[in-house]
Amino acid sequence: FGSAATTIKRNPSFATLNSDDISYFKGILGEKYVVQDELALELANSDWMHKYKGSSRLILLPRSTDEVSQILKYCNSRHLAVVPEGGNTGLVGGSVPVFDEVIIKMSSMSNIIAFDKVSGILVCEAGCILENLISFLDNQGFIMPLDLGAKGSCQIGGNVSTNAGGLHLVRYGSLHGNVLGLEAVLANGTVLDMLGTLRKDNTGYDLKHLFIGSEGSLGIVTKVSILTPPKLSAVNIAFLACNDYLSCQKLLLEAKSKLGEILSAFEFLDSEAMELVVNHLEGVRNPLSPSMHNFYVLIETTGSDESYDKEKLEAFLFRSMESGLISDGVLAQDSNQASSFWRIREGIPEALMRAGAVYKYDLSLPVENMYNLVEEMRVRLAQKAKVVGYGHLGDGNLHLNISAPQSDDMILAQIEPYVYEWTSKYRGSISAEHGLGLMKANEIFYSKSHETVQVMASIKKLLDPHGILNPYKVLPHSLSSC
Ligand code: FAD
Ligand code: 2HG
Ligand code: ZN
Repeated sequence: FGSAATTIKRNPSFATLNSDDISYFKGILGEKYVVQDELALELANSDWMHKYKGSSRLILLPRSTDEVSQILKYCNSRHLAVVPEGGNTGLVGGSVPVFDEVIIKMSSMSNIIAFDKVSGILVCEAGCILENLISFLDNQGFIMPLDLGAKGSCQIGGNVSTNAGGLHLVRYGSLHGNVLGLEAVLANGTVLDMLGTLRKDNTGYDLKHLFIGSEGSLGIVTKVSILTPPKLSAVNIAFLACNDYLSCQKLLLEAKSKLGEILSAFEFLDSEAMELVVNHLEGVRNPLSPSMHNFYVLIETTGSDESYDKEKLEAFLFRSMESGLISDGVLAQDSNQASSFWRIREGIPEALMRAGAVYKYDLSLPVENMYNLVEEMRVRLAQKAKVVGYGHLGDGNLHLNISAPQSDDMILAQIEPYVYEWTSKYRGSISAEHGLGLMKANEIFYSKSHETVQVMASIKKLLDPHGILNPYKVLPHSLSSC
């Protein structure tokens, strides 16, 4: 039910894979790394939500930048379209082929190249799984500046290519700030070595930013250098309840001003989201008195002084309780309880998947207006679907999810373009952190001006003149196929 996939046509200028191509790839990569196995293809052709499905007949598994370069050089000369695939956890249909594009899977490039303890700078290959990087750094006394529910599968190259936000952006900022350098391969095989490890470097245009968040449409990211913060000893997590959305907002303001330097996450979910995780995920329960609260907020603090931090957080919670901003709450007593709080928040996408069909919207909106959209959608959809609101409140990012027993065009027509128009009216973003992929390529104008999109198309044309890199994604189809 990915609406775009049903309406677009395969670009006829792309070649079709033949046996000479396969032989060529086997020559450069070796037999084992040229995959035509049915099961592997089925998995790689389908996205995490099982919503988008391509019909690629080939997966390539490069093990070095040079191999990526040789693959792309060849595909470019043959006009063979490709799709770069990381952990395939993307939520907008960006990581899977639309038609028969060759899948370039980055999972065999998973080496950690260097880690400098003094600067905290990590250099690694794009196929490193985020959770492996988190574990590696943990042993060194450091953390990754990003964390997300998909950490067990997603890769740093995919994170960079989507400019993933995640659960700690409120503290450590976006990958545009934390990625210090990267190496990328252009469509014609040219390797761009921008793998700097400097905090400051104002020598001309900072081209690495073009690859952060461009979803594999401008080049394949092969290596990344990233600034990692030291691991601090005191991490505290509180799971709180608020009666209404206004209280959540006020609590955010209070948390920013009273917890300031130690605040490391501020996430929220509504009672519909809580109901879903409790009903669909094994072993998950509401730590507060069930069915009494309308909103839940998860606050995490990270600092270097256990007693000072705890005192600060407890004083904040006490004041918030006294002033009525929070109606109930619990502070995690150990790491198991802390993980169980995170499981509630991180488990929402999985619970939604189990509940049936889901329509996902990932919006940046002014915090004060954000939840009005959820309420309006409930009125619009009445009994036809469940409307769920949650997300990274600290970053002004709402995840509006609409859950229905099965996909239904009538429901979709009630949601789109209404949600996009609403977002545009508030000058919000129709993709806060997941990207545009296939799902929203044609909707880009809701968040970007025509002039801006034209410049994007010119950059695409310059770097990928035949349009072989992740076609049909990111840019509107009217511009990307010309
Ligand atoms: P993929 O899904 O494989 O690819 C994503 C895009 O990047 C595609 O367009 C692909 O072509 C491109 N790409 C991948 N690797 C490369 C490369 N090396 N070079 C060039 N292009 C490449 N996102 C958030 O921002 N915040 C969250 O909190 C968050 N939570 C999630 C929780 C769950 C349970 C799930 C399933 C997804 C979540 N996501 C979140 C969405 C997703 O964007 C991220 O999981 C992640 O950044 C995608 O990484 P990946 O390796 O799986 O990339
Ligand atoms: C999250 O924050 C992810 O949990 C996924 O970004 C959001 O599924 C979604 O809508
Ligand atoms: Zn998110």
